[in-house]
Amino acid sequence: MAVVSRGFHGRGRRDGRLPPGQRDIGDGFPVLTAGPTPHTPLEEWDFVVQGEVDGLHRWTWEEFRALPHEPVTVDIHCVTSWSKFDTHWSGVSIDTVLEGVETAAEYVVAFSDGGYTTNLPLEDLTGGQAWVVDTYEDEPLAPEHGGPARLLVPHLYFWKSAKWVRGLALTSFDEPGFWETFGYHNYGDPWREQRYAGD
Ligand SMILES: Nc1nc2c(c(=O)[nH]1)N[C@H]1C(S)=C(S)[C@@H](COP(=O)(O)O)O[C@H]1N2
Ligand SMILES: [Mo]
Repeated sequence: MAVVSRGFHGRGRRDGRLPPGQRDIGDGFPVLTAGPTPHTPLEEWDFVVQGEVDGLHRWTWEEFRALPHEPVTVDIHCVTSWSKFDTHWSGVSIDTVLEGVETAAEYVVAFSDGGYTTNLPLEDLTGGQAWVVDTYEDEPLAPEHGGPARLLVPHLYFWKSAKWVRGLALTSFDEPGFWETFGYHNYGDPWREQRYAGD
């Protein structure tokens, strides 16, 4: 006879977790892609760390899958104003990816199949804040959501979480990515509502 179940979806848990101007989309998970969904065969897939580093660091799909993975449960916030609570992923921490990489770079451009790019300060990718994820809700990450693997940087607006990510280019200067050159905010902190350049 219970009509409203509070428990898991109850309000209390989510208090303080919705950034300004955002709404909870619940079970929905919109697909937001500028352009077609790329389908790179796994035999051709690799992940690289390049740019101002001590040398090219590269993992094939098999090598990437063999890196230590960890479960991640986070809230995500899209600049188009939907937020989604308690999303479950599994992936490789960027700390793991950057182990053994020598660099003096302070910025990163993440790049993807299809040409999408997004820029971030390197310090926003380290310290357990970002992952390359290949699993969503215990299933292989679906192509429309960025499979086989996407970046996940939940503390910034979701456009920073590049789908179909293939690598990180480390640089000493900050180079705007795809949406950033189209007027979106360079940094994109949802808690400071940094949606557009100048916010
Ligand atoms: N390669 C690529 N990554 C991308 C995008 C894109 O168009 N191409 N869109 C971004 C935007 S604006 C958002 S909100 C999220 C959407 O992810 P979703 O489609 O899994 O919801 O992906 C981000 N990553
Ligand atoms: Mo977005």
